[in-house]
Parts: sequence; C-alpha cells; structure tokens
Amino acid sequence: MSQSNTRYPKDRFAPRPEDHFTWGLWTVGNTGRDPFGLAVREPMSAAKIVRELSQLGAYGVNLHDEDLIPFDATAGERDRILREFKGALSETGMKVPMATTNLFSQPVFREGAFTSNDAGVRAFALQKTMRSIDLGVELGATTYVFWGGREGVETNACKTPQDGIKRFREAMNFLTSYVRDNKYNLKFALEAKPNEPRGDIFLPTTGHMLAFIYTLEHPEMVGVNPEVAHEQMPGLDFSHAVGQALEAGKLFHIDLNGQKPGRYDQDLRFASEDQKGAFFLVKLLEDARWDGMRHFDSHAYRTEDERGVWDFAYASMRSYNILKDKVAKFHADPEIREILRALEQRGTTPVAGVGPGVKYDRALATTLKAHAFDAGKLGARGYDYERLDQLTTEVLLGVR
Ligand code: DIG
Ligand code: MN
Ligand code: MN
Repeated sequence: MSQSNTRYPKDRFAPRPEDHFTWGLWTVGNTGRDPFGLAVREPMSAAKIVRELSQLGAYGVNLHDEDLIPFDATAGERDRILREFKGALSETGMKVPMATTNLFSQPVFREGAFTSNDAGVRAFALQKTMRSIDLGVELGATTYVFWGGREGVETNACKTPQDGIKRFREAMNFLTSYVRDNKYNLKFALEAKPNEPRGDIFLPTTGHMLAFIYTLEHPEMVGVNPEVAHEQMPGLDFSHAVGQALEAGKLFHIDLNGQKPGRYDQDLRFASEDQKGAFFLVKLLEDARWDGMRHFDSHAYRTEDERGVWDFAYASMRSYNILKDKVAKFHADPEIREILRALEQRGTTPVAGVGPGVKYDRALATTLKAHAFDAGKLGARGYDYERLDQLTTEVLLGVR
C-alpha cells in the first residue's frame, strides 16, 4: 500500500496499536462478491493483510478457520500458510485476540451446523469447531466467537424452536467442557443476528443470547459479541444492547460497523451512517472504560479497488478516534454539564424515602403508601432534553 502520509495523516486521530483496533481477515479481505455479482478485487494473503493493517496502526487480526486454512488444504499447505502467517505476526507485532469457526460456507452446513436435523452434521460441526479452537489458541486467541449464520429455518415445519435451542445448548456445553478439559484460557462470545442467510436465525438478538447464556452449564465462560448492523436490522438501539451486556458483565467482544435501517446486513464502514448512534456507542464503551478489542466486522463498498479498501480500514479506526474526542467535548461542555448536574440532583434526591438503590422494608412501604403526592406538580416540570440533545448535536456537528 505504502501510501503517502497525506492520505493517512498521523495526526491525533490516527489509529495506533494501543487503541486496540482489530480486524477480521475476512473484512479487508472481502473481494466484493455478493449474491448478484462476482468478485471485483483480488484475494489477499493473510500475511499481506497483517502487514498492511499494521502499517495503518491496527493492533491485531481475527479469523475464521477457513479465512486462514482452506477447507481442503493438505497438511503441507496448512503448515506453509501457518508459517507465513506467524512470520507476519512476529515481524509486525500484530496479535490474534479472537478466533471463530466458519460453520456457514460449506454445503454441509446448508441446514444448520449445531442445530442441524442431521446428527452427522452436528457431529462434524463439533469436530470442526474443536480443531478451530485449537488453531485459535495456538495463535494466541483468548476470545472465541460463535455466530450461528445457518442456525435457523425457512419453514417451521422442519424443527421446533426448542429443538434449535436445545441443540445449540448441547454444543455450547460440549465445547465449554472441551475448553476446560484442555485448560485453555478462552471465553466464548455469542453473536446474534435476526436473519440472513437463513430466513430466521435462532436467538436473533443480543437480548435472546443473554437469556440463553444463563441456561448453560458454564455461563461464566460465555458472553456476547453484539454487532451494530445485526441489532439495527430489526430496528433496535445498538447502544442499549451493549449497555445491557456491559451491565451484566457479558460484553466479551464487539463487532463494529455501519448499517442503514431496514436493509440486509450491509456491514458498512463504522460511523458511515448513524453518526449519533456511533457517538453514543463510543461514549458507552469509553465511559465504562471497557477493555475489549475495538473489532471491525465490515467491508469496503463493492465499488472500491485495493486502495479503497485501505481507505475504508483507516477511516473506520479514525472515525472511532474522532468520536472519542467528541465524547471528551461532550463531557467538558459547561452547558451540558449543568443540565446533567441538575438531572443528577433530581434523580438522586430521595422522595418519601425512595432514592437510588431503594430496597424494600415494611416501614418504608407503609410510609410510601401514605405519602401525599402532588402528581400534577410532579408531572408539570420538563427535563431540558431538547436543549441537551441540541447541545449534543452541536458537539457532533463540530460547533461546540
Ligand atoms: C458475521 O457478522 C459474523 C462472522 O463474520 C463471524 O463469525 C463473526 C465474527 O465477528 N461475525
Ligand atoms: Mn454483519
Ligand atoms: Mn459479525
């Protein structure tokens, strides 16, 4: 790539390894093929991707087994590919924090993998995943993502939702036991998506995944990997999914990208569409001092050549850093601080003994039931949110 710095300025928004930006090999390696068109870009080797991303300031790469080792690779080819990949990693210092299994491309998974109606397919999916976990651990991964792209149905006549959920649970219990048996330092992150490529995918949102995790034998090993586009496809607020996961201590990984509402999974450049949503997401992660990888699961427009791919990658990371700066401006803005201070006081001043962290006791319940509220007065006062949101918008538009 070796572009001049004018194209990728090394200013205060430039990505640096300490920002912990990571990329799936399949993202910048996306050749632009889609259901209606052939590839428009040449495939790139994993080693090339590592070197180019390192030059842009990324921290690491992530991979599905087949992003690195082709499904039909011979043992010799596998060794050569691994040797070259590890060479690029040690040459650049790039890491591999996350790995995952491709349980969606091969025809064998046409009817699902862990939830297939064919016991042989379910057995093969377990085998493929154990081998892929071994590879991920060998490369240094400490997080393992499960995205059940084929775990769903087009017709509910073929299996019940209980069948799907029970089989997925069996697989998670089997594989968490495999990790424990091998004493791997590895946590699982479940990634939800409502549909595509299946007509409906089981456990369609992060909320469904959070409920499912508590039914597992080792829930402490399992968290979530929410993806922006996947929560926005059904019209949900992504930062709410992330906030619930954070609050539950289950945000083990994240897939950052962009999405237009009501469309197929676009996996667009981060913050290229919903800048306000991206701002509140970055604010959530930074205010929580979340220490996870800022991972991108996105790809360049099909219109782009290789240079456009690196433009896309650099811009994704740069936009995250620009939004981090906007979060700092939000917190430093005197008018915003004043509104939030007044809200904080209004929200924490106990009334009739009820304040933050209220806990039941009989005396309190008695007092509260007897308290004379003036609901009219209580409801008359506004909350200043129009001004607060306008001030936030002006921070985002760069005039504050
Ligand atoms: C798609 O959003 C999925 C797959 O790319 C992969 O399994 C996972 C990793 O982040 N995201
Ligand atoms: Mn996606
Ligand atoms: Mn994803």
